[in-house]
Amino acid sequence: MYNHGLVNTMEAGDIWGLRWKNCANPLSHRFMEVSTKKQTLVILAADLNTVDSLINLIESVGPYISALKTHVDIVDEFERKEWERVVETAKKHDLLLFEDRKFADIGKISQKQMGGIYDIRSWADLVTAHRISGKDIVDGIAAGWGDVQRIGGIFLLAQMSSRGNLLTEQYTLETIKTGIGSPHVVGYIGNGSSPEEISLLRQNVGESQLIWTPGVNLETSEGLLGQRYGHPYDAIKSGSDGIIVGSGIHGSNDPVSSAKMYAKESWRALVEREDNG
Ligand code: 5BU
Repeated sequence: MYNHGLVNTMEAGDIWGLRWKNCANPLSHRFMEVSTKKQTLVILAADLNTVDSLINLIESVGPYISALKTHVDIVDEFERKEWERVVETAKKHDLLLFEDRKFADIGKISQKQMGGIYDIRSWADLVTAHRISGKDIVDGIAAGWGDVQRIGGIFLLAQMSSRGNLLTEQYTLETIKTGIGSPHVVGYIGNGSSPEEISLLRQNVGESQLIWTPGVNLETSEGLLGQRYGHPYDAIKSGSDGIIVGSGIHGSNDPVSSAKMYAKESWRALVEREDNG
């Protein structure tokens, strides 16, 4: 097992503290357990467009990441059967499958969109959703999993990392109001480029749900087409529980070394976080 040497043996409950005690959804505990075992809070944003390249990437960085975030609709010539190879590879590495679908339609259409060509309901453990259309989107997505006798979890977009987004503070609060106490909402997406925004989000969310943050990169502050970046250590230290990293890993010349660096920074921040009591 990979070990940075920062902590020798530690149980998830010790390191995650209040989050471990207070999170209600079992999927959050699964994430915290895998993260602790591998000592990484990295969710890989695997934004590649072929099944083979995805599998190669997961096989190489799998030991240093704790969940796999996909955009299934960017895969060329998608075939459901081929996709199963990605699913199996992720499972082999103990990774939760997180489809960043950003559902936004009314509840009953979101339920249908969980099926269709990509059949997200049958393989994803987690999905993202906007709150914009109304709070019934949560029940619609849950009903989608119900249609195939599965249970999954939702991350509501409370903030975004992109420049000029329209998710105001008031919108963030309404989103939390929808998610708090919901058995289907595992957590929220926060803006990883801003420690201040993450701290505020954490204050409002409390301890009973996770926050995962995209917009994280060790090297740049500006990304392509309006993406903004912050440092992985700062994101975790200010209250995020998982850093979503895409090009910082898959765009690197040496994805394995990069994944290890992100893992190390994220784990170090968790160990040093003050709220682990
Ligand atoms: P990057 O290459 O690390 O910038 O990729 C970021 C990923 O996170 C990419 O898959 C986006 O779709 C995703 N993302 C984001 O960047 N910002 C957001 O606010 C949300 C998702 Br929500």
